[in-house]
Amino acid sequence: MCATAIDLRSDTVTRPTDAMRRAMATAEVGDDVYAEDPTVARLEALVAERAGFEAGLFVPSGTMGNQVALAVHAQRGSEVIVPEAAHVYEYELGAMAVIAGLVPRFVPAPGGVPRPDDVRAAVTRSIHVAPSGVVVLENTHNRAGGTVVPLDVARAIGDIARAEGLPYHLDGARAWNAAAALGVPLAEVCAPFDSASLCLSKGLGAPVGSVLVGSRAFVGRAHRYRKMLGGGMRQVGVLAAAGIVAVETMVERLTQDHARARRLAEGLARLPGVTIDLARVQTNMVYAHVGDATVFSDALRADGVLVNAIGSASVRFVTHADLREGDVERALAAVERVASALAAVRA
Ligand code: TLP
Repeated sequence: MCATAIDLRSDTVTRPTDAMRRAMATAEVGDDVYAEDPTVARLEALVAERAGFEAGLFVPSGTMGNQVALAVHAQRGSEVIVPEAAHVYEYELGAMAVIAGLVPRFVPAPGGVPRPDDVRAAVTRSIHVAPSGVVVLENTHNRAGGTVVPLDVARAIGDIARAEGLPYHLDGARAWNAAAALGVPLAEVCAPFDSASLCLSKGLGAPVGSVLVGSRAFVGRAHRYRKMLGGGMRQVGVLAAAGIVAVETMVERLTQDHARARRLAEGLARLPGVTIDLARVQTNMVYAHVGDATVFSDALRADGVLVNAIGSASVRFVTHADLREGDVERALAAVERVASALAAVRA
């Protein structure tokens, strides 16, 4: 990859800002396994407060945040009611089965949005079937295109979970993007849930980490699972310091990522051989149907633009804080060259 490549594979590729690096260099630290790191405590309290929960737990990744939450919420042998293609199953390597002994029960989620009636229907009651253990929602929904789950749907599913006595977890890796797209505070997006895993290392640009938020009792139990999974880190205030800067300075700018994704999508939609569902471009992601995804992404890489192939026929473009002015236009020009060259080969 050349140094000037435009990296649109994910919003995880961002590097820490100068302010983050300064905060990391001067962070006050302690041993966080003894709960003695003041910077971690400050980050956990800050995110819990922004999300509207009692407490938070700093974890190394969104995957650990989700898996710890499932392990706390659901009994071994029970089912995780989950929207189709949700990250917590699709991209977490079967961790729910390996770690917590759980199995997924999918509900259809067109555009990433499950119908509350389908969630109700997915709750199991028969003695012959594994019991339901926890309900999960993903907002924004990555695989559906970074789509936003409307608040009334999230609340309606929450009402069903509560009526059924089931805990309700949010995979909020990009909940800040959902809040920005909806024009509401993060706490409103998180309000229907018993817990949420919120990533600092996606749109907010921190180098590492997520915060799992919930009630004090929930976080107390989550603390034990984090330790069990090897997530008990020591003087980790050096990372939490970057997370604090991320939360304090990188939220407002998410709307810029969304505007850039929209501009990119509208440009891509005009190119030959590229198909996009513009209605699904709601935040910082653009999924495009391009024919052979590997051929397309390899050709694009050779032209200095990095994207991820998703399945055999689609690629994903993700906008983020490290893009420079003009990168969207430069990426569009490269895609146009690649799309025209591939169309000429096919002709
Ligand atoms: N997603 C990554 C890849 O794993 C696909 C990406 O580049 O988008 N929940 C959601 C909705 C996510 O998109 C991700 C990361 C996670 C959880 C996991 O976060 P990490 O990578 O910190 O474990």
